Amino acid sequence: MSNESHISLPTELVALLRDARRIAVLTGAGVSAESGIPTFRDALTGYWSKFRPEELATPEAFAADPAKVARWYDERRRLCLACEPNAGHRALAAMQRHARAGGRRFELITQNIDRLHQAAGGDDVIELHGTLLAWRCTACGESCEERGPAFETYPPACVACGQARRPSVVWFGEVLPAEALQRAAEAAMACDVFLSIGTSGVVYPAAGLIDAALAGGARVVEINVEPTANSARYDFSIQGPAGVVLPMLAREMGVESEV
Ligand code: BV8
Ligand code: ZN
Repeated sequence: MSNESHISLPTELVALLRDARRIAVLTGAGVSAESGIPTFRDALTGYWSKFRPEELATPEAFAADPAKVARWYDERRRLCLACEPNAGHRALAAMQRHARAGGRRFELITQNIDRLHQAAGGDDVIELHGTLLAWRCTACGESCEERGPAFETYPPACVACGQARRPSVVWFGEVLPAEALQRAAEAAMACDVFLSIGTSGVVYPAAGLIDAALAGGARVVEINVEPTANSARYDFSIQGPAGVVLPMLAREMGVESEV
């Protein structure tokens, strides 16, 4: 509990979350940090430290050097597979179950591509940026889930037609899946409380969801280890690790037993 001592949850926030008929949550890389997955803004390590993520996470980078980009994503894929959901992921899944048991809505929207929300029991997760665990053929579109060891070739070849496969993630300059974006915008506009957790709020259109929440009259909450450029726009800004703050919130909301 020592980590919790320096974090205080405003009673007004707890009451809001207890009474909310509909909660929308947007998570970013910070929610997976305590599972051991580097955030996007962390310096890349090792061989990759000479690149910026934005340089590798683009269709142009893949077209220029498919092997390099596929190798980077395969290394991240295997890291994700080796990581476990943390207490923050589990608390969000428990909050979702608790809300639904009470006939209320709780939508989990993520920018993350690691599928840790699902591994923690999160349901119907809205993945704005796709997932590392699915790879699709650049020629015939054949897609399959990849949970095995390192690929034998980079880029991996399509089993159906032999052409190059890419990770099924949204790169910079690519449009987000229309249905996911539509569902996320609708949830943000209709919710009573919008929680933005572990995101620097710089990547659009995901970062624009707070605008939809505010336009819809929601109270907006930020949970982050440090202030962000948007912190002043939030009704509540809770500073602390998601893996500590979220279980505290879950407990205050009466979902303690499940976390
Ligand atoms: C689009 C998948 C329409 C890949 C990602 C020029 C041309 C085209 C588009 C643009 C352009 N200029 C700008 C744009 C828009 C661009 C954009 O927003 N760029 C930014 C950099 C300015 N967006 C796009 O391109 C999007 N598409 O606009 O299409 C279009 C199309 C064509 C032409 C014009 C328009 C596509 C964006 C999606 C990109 N793909 N991911 C991959 O992962 O490799 S985004 C990537 O960043 C990840 O998904 C990541 O999640 C996301 C956002 O970052 P965060 O999650 O916020 O992570 P970050 O590291 O930044 O922050 C972590 C936070 O956690 C920090 O605040 C930290 O303090 C906190 N934290 C750390 N530990 C903890 C913690 N908090 C709590 N607890 C902890 N323990
Ligand atoms: Zn193919």
